[in-house]
Amino acid sequence: MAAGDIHGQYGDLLRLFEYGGLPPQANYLFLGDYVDRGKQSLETICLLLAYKIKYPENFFLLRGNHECASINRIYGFYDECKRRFNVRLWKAFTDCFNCLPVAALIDDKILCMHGGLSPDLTHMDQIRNLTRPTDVPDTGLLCDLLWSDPGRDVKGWGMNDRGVSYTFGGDKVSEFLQKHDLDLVCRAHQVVEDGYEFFADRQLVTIFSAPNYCGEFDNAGAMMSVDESLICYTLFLSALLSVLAKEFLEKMQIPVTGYTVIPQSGLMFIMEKFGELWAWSGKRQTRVSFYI
Ligand SMILES: [Mn+2]
Repeated sequence: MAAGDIHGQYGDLLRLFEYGGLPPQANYLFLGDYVDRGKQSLETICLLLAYKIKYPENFFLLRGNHECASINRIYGFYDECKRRFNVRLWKAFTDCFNCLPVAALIDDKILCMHGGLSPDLTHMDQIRNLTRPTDVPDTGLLCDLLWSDPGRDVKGWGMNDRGVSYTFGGDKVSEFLQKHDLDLVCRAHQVVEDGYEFFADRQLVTIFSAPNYCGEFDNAGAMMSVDESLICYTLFLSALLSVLAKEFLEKMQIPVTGYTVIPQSGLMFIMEKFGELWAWSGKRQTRVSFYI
C-alpha cells in the first residue's frame, strides 16, 4: 500500500489502516507530509514511527517537504509540540526527520517520492548517495524530490508557483521512465479531488491520503495498492467524503455493510459497510466500483 499526505489527520490515518489492513497484514509505504495543518500531528507521526520500529521490513516512511524544521516551524507542528509538550520535543523530531529517506523503489519498477522529478537526477545512485542526516536545501536534487510538481501545460521544466523547485512536463516523465527502465512514478504533495490522479498517460500518479484536507477541501483520500505482479489495481477512496458517491448511495437506498479489494485495474470506493454495486463515474468516464 502506498499512501500520500496525512498532515496530522490522525482519524483518517486510522481509517487507512482499517481499509488496508493493520501492519504487518499489508506492507506500507508512506510518501511524507505526516505533520502540519491537521490537529494531531503528534499522534500521527508517533504511530507511524512506532510501526516502523515494530515492523522495519514491512513499513516505510519517506520524507515530505513538511518533515523539515523551517517548514513545520510555521505550519503547525512546532506550535503543537510547544503547546502539548515542549520545544525540545520538536527539536528531537527535527533530528529524526533529517534522517528520513527521500525516495523508494518498488521492485525496481515504481519510483516513489514526495514531490517529483529533478533536472539534476540523471542516475539513481545520486539518490542513494545523498548523505543523511541532512536539512532540506533550497535547491538541487533533494529539494526537487520533495518539492517539484507535474505540470499539465509544461514541456520540459517550468517555474513552480510554490516558489520552490520546478514543474515538469509529461515529456520529462516519459523520458525518465524510459531511461531508467521504470513503469511508474508515484508521488504525493498535491491535493487531488479523488485522492489520486494520473498524469502523462498513467506514467505518474499523485496519491493524497488526507480526505477533506484541512476541512477546506472536499477531496477524497486514497491509497494505492500494488500486488505481487506489480499491478496497481486498487485505490481506496474514503468516499464518505465524495458527494457523488454519497448522493448515489442515498438515492439507491443502499445500506453500508463492508468492503473488499477487487483485483481489477478499476478503482474502488470504500463506503463504511455495504454490498456490491458497479457504477460509472460521470466525471471521468472511468469505471468505478462503489463497494457498498
Ligand atoms: Mn508536500
